[in-house]
Amino acid sequence: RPHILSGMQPTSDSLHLGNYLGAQVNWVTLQENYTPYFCVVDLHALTVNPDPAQLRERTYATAAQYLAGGIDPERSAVFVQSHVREHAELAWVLNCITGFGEAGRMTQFKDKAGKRGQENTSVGLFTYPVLMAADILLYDAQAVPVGEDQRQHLELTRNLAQRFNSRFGETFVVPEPYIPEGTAKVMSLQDPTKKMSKSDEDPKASVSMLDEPKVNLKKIKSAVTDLDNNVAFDPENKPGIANLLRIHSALSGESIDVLVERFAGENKYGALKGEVADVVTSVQGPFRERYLTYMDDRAELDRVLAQGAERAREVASATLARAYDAVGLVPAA
Ligand code: AQP
Repeated sequence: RPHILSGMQPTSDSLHLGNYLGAQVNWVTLQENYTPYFCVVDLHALTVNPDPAQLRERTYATAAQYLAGGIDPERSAVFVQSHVREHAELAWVLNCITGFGEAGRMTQFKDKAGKRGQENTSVGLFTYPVLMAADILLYDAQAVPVGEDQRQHLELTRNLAQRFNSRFGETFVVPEPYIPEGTAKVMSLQDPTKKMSKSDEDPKASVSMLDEPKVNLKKIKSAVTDLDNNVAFDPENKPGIANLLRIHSALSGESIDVLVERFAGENKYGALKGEVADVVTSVQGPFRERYLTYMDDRAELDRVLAQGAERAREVASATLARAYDAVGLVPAA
C-alpha cells in the first residue's frame, strides 16, 4: 500500500472547518487504500512562540480531534511530530540543500513575516517549509492530502527530493499533492477573499469544529456576503455566497446546482445561512462528543500516540539512515 502523510499544527483549541473539509475528510477516505501517517506537528507550532502549557494542551486536543473526525488509530499511525526525532534531523540535512532565495520566495513566509516585521520573525519560521519537506520525505509518502494553501510548500518538497536524489543518488520518493476540488480552500466568514485560518484574530471569521450550536448559528448568520441578495454560485463576484454554498454542499452531499435552485428568488440569504448553520451543527455535535471522550481518557490518548510514534519511527529511521549515508555521514559504531 502506498504511503500518505499529513499533519496539522496544534495552534488553536479547535480545528476549523477549513482544516476539516480541506484536509481531514480526505484523510478519512484515504485510510481505506493507503498506509497513512498523521502527525500533530508540534515542532511547527513553535514558530509562533506558543505558551508552553497551552502548546501541551493543544497537542492533546489536536490528536483527540483527529480521532474524533474519524481517523482510526489501528489503520493510521497517529503521532506527535516531536516524538519522532528524525523529523528535526532530516530537516537539518535538507536545510543544507535549500537555497536562501528559494526559501524566501515562500508566500506564507512573506505574508507572516510581513505582518510581524523582521525583528519578530524567527529563523524557524523561515525554514518551516523545509521541516515540512522532512515530515513528508521521511515516510516515502506518495501523496500528501492538504488544502490549496500548501501547494507551494509541496512544490518545494518535490524540488528538494529531486535535487537530493540527483546529487546523492535515489533516496526519496517524490510526493504528489492530493488537493480536493471544491473545498480545497474554505474562506473566512468575515473576509471571503481570505482563507479561513486558525491564526485569524477575529473569532467570527472561523467556524470551529467544537463550536456550540448557538455560537455557530451566530457566526454563520453574520457571515459577510454582498448586497445583491440573489443566491448564485459566482466565486468571483459573490465570494461569500460561493463559500457558504461550497460548505453546505461538502457537508450535506447536495450539489451546488440543487442548492442554488432551492434558494432561487429574492431575499434568500437568511434562509441559506440558516440551513448552512444546521448542516454544520449536525456534524459538530457528534464530533464534539467523540472529542470529549478522548480528552477524558488521557491514558488512552497517550497509548494511541505511543503506538503511532513507534510505527512512524520504523519508517522514519530507515529513511534518515539512507539520507545520512548518501551525504557521507559516518554511522555511529
Ligand atoms: N481555509 C482552509 N481551507 C482548506 N484547507 C485548509 N487548511 C488550512 N486552512 C484551510 C488545511 O488544513 C491543514 C492544517 O493546516 P494548518 O495546521 O497550517 O492550519 P491553518 O488553519 O492554516 O493554521 P494557521 O496557523 O492559521 O496557519 P496560517 O498561518 O497558514 O493561516 C493543511 O492541510 C491545510 O492545507
